[in-house]
Amino acid sequence: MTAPFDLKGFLAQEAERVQAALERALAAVEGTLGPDVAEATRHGVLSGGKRLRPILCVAAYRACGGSEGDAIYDLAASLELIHAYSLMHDDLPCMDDADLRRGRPTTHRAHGEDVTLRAGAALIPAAALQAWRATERLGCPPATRAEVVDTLLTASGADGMVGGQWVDLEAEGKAVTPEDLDGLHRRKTGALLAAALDMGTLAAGAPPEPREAFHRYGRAIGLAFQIADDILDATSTAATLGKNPSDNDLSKSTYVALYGLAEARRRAEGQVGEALAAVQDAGVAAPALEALARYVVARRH
Ligand code: GRG
Repeated sequence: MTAPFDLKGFLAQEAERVQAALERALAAVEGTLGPDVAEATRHGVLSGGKRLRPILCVAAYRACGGSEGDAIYDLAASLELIHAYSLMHDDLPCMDDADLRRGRPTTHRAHGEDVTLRAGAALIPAAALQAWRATERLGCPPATRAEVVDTLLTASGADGMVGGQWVDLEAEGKAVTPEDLDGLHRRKTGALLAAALDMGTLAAGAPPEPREAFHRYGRAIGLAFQIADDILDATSTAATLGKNPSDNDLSKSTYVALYGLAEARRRAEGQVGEALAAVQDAGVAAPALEALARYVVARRH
């Protein structure tokens, strides 16, 4: 009998390696930022978090036979740099005006709004460079290097995260259709999660079938992740989640508001089922990705 997958140990070990890669990434750019922006950047990037996007990227890479050490974490860190900037800017007064993130004061509350704006903006090209240089260390061919960076930036941009955020802000206080809500979250949250899988499989030089299957996995957990986020937002506290304000405070449309708790849970589980089926379709052993798909909806924060 095979031993059950040790998700807790896996997440702790992977988060440590991601943290080390992020420390390397920041050391490479800090000299150009100036002390105040560098401090704000460290606050936004190194203040914990689940590190889910980089962990997914490395897991997909390994499932497809990738065997490099630090360089794949350096590539994965590029996703976290984008994620960190998006949270720093999302919390600003012109967007969510948030006080608390990851159980700590938000970056602008600790370091000021103008400095946080600059720190976040500097992280966008830093992430692209980070991905470009990491793919060289991974020994990827030029076309793959270009595709990896293209994937990261497309997912981060107007047709991905930034566009989804824009639609989300415009939808505050308005009723949205189920299709609109799916579309918004596929862009705002799902695009970067799916890119994590795509970047991992591309870096491993995987053939089209597993790449396509893991892409489907990424899309499914992207939606599952957001539905779970809405459920947590409706059922948990700021102290447990480590963040405020809630979606309700912001008059956001959520899966819970649209479908009710029970149906939202059923939909999240349905997406996890699709992700697990995609792993089977990939035709490679991926116990970490199976465990991560379940974790996306079972997590407490
Ligand atoms: C100017 C319109 C415009 C956009 C700028 C701010 C921004 C770009 C995008 C925001 C995108 C955003 C806030 C997406 C939310 C994604 C999400 C569910 C975040 C929470 O992710 P977790 O739970 O966080 O992985 P941790 O803390 O664990 O890293």
